[in-house]
Amino acid sequence: MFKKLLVANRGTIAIRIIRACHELGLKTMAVYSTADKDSLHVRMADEAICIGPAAAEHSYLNIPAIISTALTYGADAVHPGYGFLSENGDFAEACHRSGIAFVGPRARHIRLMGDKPRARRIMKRAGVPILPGSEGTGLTELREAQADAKRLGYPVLIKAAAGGGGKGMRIARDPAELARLFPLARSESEAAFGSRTMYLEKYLERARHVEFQIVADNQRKAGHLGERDCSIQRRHQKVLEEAPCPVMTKRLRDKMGKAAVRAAQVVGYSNVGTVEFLLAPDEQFYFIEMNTRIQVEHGVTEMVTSIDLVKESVRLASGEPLGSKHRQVEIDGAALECRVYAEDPHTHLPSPGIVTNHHPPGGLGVRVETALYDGYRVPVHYDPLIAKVIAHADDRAQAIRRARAALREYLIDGIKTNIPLHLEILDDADFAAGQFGTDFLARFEPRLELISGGRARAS
Ligand code: MV4
Repeated sequence: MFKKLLVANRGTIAIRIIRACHELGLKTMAVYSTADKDSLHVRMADEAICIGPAAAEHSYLNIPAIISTALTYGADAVHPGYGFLSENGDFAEACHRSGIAFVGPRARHIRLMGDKPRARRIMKRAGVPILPGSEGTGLTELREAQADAKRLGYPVLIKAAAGGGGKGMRIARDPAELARLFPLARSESEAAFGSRTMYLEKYLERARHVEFQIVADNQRKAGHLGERDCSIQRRHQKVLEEAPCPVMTKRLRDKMGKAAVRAAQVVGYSNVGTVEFLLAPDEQFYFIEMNTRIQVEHGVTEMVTSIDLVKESVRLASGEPLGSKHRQVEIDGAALECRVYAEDPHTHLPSPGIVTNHHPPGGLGVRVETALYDGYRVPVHYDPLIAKVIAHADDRAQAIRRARAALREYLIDGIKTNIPLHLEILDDADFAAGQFGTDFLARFEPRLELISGGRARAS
C-alpha cells in the first residue's frame, strides 16, 4: 500500500479522498490555489502546498506543478478525483513516468475512452449495443454530417468526439437545424477540447440515463456494483441521481451489468469506472460512453452496496486484487443524491459569496458531503457544486421522504442555492412514480418558474 497520497483536487471530493486515505492509514497531501487557502481540504490533509493562482489552468490543471510537488514531498500516489485532470491521459502518463501511482486506469484507457467514436467502434466489435451513428473516426465537415443524418433519419444528436458529459452536444430535428447547429457544436468543441471532430447519433427520446459502476483490478478481474439513474439533468449538468434505477429488474440488471463488465474487460480496464447507457422504454439499451474516473454520484452506489468506492480506487491502484464480494453484490434499499449548487434557483446563475451560516442536516440514513463552514467564501473560479445530500432508506418512497426532510432542514445563509428546485422535484408525482426520462427537467422547469414568479427562459 502507498504511504502518502497527493490529492489533486478541491472541494467535497478532496475531503472525500482525504477521509478514505486516513481510514487506509495513508498520509495525505493537499494542493491548493491561492483562492482556496482557507478551504477545508487544506486543513484536513496532513500537509498542504499552494501550487498556483485561482485560475484552474495554472493550479489544479498545472501538471508540472502537481508532479513536482509529489516528487518534492515524497507522495507515492496521486488521486485526481473528478473533473480537473481526472480524465487527462497526459497527466496519468506523467505520474507513471515519475514513478508516482495514478489512482485510476492506465493512460491508454483514459485516451481510448476519451475518443468517443473509437469507444463506439470497440463496443460494437465486442457486441455491446450502440445507437446507430457515424462510423469510423468521426467527421469535421457539415456535408459529412448531412450525409450521416440522411442515413440515420432525424432527430440526430451532434456530439463532440473528444467530449463527454454533454458538452458540445446539440439535438437537430431537421436539416435546417443541423446546418445551423453543427457549426455551433463544432466551435464549442474546439473551444472546450481543442478538437473539431464530431459524430452523430440517432437521438433517442424519452430514454433514461442509466450508468453501471465498474470495479476492475490489474489482473483483468472485473465486476459491477449495480446502476445509477442519472436522467435528471439540466443542460447536461446532473441535478439528482439515484440507485437503483426505479424501473430496473433483476433480469435487466444482469443483462446490462454483463454488457458493462464486457465493455471494461475487452480493453483490459482497471480501477473504478462507469459505463453509461441509454435505456429505452422497450428495455433496449445502448452504450453511450465510459467515464474513466470516480464520479460525483458515486455515493448513492456506496449507500446501497456498503462498498467504499474511493478506498477501493486506492486499493486497486496499489495492485490489490478485486475481492470476491465485489463481484456479486446485493442492492440494499434505495439512495438519492441531491446536488446542491450555489446558484439562483430561478435564473440558474451562479451565486458565489460568503456562507454566513451553515447547518447541514443529519440523522439516520442522511449523508452530507460538503466543504462548507460558517464564514466560508464560495469562490467564483470553480464548479458551483457545494454539497451533496444523500438519503438512504429501505425503499425509494422512504428515501424520497428522508431526502425531503433533510433538504428542508438544511440551513445555508448568505448565498442562494437550488434547494427549492430539489424540493419541487421530490414533491413531483411523476418523480414519485419513477416515471421520468432525460426530458424530465425540460418539462418540469417552466412550471417551477411560473410558480415562483421567475421569468421563463428559453432553452
Ligand atoms: C444521448 C441522449 C439521447 N440520444 N444520446 C447526455 C450526457 C451524455 N453523457 C449523454 N447524454 C445523452 N446522450 C443519444 N443518442 C440523451 C442524453 C441525455 C440527455 C439529453 C437531453 C437532456 C437531458 C439528458 C439527460 C441525460 C442524458
